[in-house]
Amino acid sequence: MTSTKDTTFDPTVLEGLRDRSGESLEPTAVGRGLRIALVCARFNGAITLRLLEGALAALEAAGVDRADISVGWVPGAFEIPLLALAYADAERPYDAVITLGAVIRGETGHYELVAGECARGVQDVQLSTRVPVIFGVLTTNTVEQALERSEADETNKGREAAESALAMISVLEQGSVASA
Ligand code: INI
Repeated sequence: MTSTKDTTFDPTVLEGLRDRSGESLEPTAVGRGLRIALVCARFNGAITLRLLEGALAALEAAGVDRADISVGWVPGAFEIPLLALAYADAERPYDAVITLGAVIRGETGHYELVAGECARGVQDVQLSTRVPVIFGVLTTNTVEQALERSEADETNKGREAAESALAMISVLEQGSVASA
């Protein structure tokens, strides 16, 4: 997550598009009955805790039951993919895994390696397991940027990551892509 900017559209535009395709798979934000895992890095913990707060608040607001949420801590962003994989291919897999971390360029000479391997690993896990694994890992130049992206408001990237998890779960359950 290098940028806070997203040029989006008003969801009502979809209404005008629906009758121009055979189906339209659109995200919903219903959390009841879903099991969600969060993998959180302890490195830069003052930031990742704020991301976790944002994610938990969003899951709660969407109706995810507390008993259906597991929070797992790893040392740093580099370790995130392995625990994400363990959640995604557990005997009773989670519906989505949300990964939360903060890799700050100013603090490390191996920023590219840590951030890049984390992102690659997260993508590998979701593509190999078909479980949505959301990349809620901040990659910023400064601590100030990371603090800004983890404010306790609607711009919190942990909150956005939770919303992305619900969106992906719902889209993958619809129409021609739904598994039997
Ligand atoms: N881990 C992070 O999550 N963020 C960082 O900014 C970071 N820096 O700066 O190095 C970092 N390093 C630790 C790394 O993720 C591993 O935990 C460590 O290398 C042990 O494998």
